Amino acid sequence: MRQLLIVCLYARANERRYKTADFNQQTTQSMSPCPFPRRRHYKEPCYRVAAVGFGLLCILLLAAVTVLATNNTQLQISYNIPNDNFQTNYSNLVKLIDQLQKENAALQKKLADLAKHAQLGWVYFSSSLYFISTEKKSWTDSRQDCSRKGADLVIISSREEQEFIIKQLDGDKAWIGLSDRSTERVWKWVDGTALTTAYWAKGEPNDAGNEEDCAEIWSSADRKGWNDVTCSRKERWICEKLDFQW
Ligand code: MAN
Ligand code: CA
Repeated sequence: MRQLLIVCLYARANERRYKTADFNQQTTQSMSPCPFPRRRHYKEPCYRVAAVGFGLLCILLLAAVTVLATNNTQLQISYNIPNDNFQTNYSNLVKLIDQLQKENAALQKKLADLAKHAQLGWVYFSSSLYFISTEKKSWTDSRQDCSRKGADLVIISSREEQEFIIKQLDGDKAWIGLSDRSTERVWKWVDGTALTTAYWAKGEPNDAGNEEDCAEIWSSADRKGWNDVTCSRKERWICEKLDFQW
């Protein structure tokens, strides 16, 4: 009896396998070595219902995906949203960060440069740096000192610059980068340009003793402006570094 039961179990299992492979049910029944009648509530219909359900679900999902994809495309078209919006924003951000880092580095360098100049006594005004000496030298030696400092004697090109220098000198006088040594009465700046707007003090230039070819600036309350004086005289001097841009 126990052996027969095992035979039957195998036989039923085989029948199910044949069925899956789409064999004829009658054939498998007649071939079966099992003498017991087959149970009526065979599970076949459950699989079929599940398969049909799964199929329907797939069709539904496919329809939903198609509808959503169509809507998305229409949204992109109507709002003109580029497909690669995220990628574009990201690469723009990377470029911006790179540019800001470069600007920051350049600004740090400028700041360090300005701090170094300030420590040595330079003063910033309207894109230029100014150095007013405490020592006194001839006009030529003064110019040489400016040159050693990477500058030249000051060129005064506006009323504001003139007032700024007068304020810095605080009553004293100093050489400026102006002379008529090449041609008498033809005043030229150290960069070779001709004098256009002048701020001579009253009665100057007078070429006193026919030997005054270099210009100095006076800043005292009663005598303000430029004066021509002998180039060999020892005076304080003013250097200027042009175009110190931020
Ligand atoms: C006076 C004026 C000037 C002149 C100086 C020279 O101040 O005559 O014009 O340059 O003396 O010391
Ligand atoms: Ca003079």
